[in-house]
Amino acid sequence: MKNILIIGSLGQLGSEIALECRRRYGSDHVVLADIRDDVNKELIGGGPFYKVDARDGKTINEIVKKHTIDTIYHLAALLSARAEQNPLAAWDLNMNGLIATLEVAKENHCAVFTPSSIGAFGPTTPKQFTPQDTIQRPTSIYGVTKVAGELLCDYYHHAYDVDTRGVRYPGIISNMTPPGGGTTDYAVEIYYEAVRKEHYTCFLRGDTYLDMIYMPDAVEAAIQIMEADPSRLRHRNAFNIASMSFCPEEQAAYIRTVIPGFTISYEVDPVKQAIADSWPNCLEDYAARVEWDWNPTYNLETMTLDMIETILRRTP
Ligand code: AKB
Repeated sequence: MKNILIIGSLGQLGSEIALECRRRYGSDHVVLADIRDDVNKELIGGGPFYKVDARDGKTINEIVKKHTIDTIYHLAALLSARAEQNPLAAWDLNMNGLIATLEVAKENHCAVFTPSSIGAFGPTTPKQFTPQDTIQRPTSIYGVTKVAGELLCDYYHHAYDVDTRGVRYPGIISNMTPPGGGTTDYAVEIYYEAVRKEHYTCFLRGDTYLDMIYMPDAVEAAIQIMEADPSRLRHRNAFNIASMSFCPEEQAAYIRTVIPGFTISYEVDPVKQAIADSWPNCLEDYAARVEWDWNPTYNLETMTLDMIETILRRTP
């Protein structure tokens, strides 16, 4: 049985990986950590939780030893739009948080999952069917930390034999914990506003194509790659994963099939638009499919139905 530590366990991705890991491996085998402790008490309730800063390697080391942790999901990071407002804070959390985890993993022989992102690519990367191994010259500070993180994880694998693995996530769409500070957040907000107001004002242009993924597939990717047979992995940090690619106009059209009165307007945020324009339109994910059987289940239609149904069910 694995003993897992999830750092950043109350965030958009962390809260859902935490739930699924606790379901699969048992609550006592899944230790949660986050810099906040003010939300999701239900989730925390079932097993150990620590309030800890991701950069605090000393405390993380103590937690790892106390719970004989063998696998760490390191999910604490500032996302792209927020990072651009405070580049030094983004560098500090995204890099010093990761290196603290890698040092603990080196000392305690833990495997490490760290998400990279479509943000690890830049304007000189091929935009359509972006290959696994290609040009990575991002222009956002978030992207710079993601490329550096990929290289750092590869380094700890080569130099110290740490079992580091990761995926390049598209924008993640979910309905349990809201995202915060991302360029792709519009694709989540649009569903809530569609149900509440039948209207959404989008901060990206209507024709901006980006890769997206629905949360159940995003969670499955993280757990599946950590369970994968290492002898099959030619890549590690980090695998392209693709699921669906669409622009706001297309997403609005699918929403209208369920909510016919839905309308969308645009007030473009120049910083977020510049970030989105520097990212690929759609990734090619052959390596993930061949090396660890990546095979997502949702598309734009099935995700839209599920999101709207879930939000309606929860709306009083
Ligand atoms: C963001 O928009 O910053 C994130 C990402 C694509 O990494 N959702």
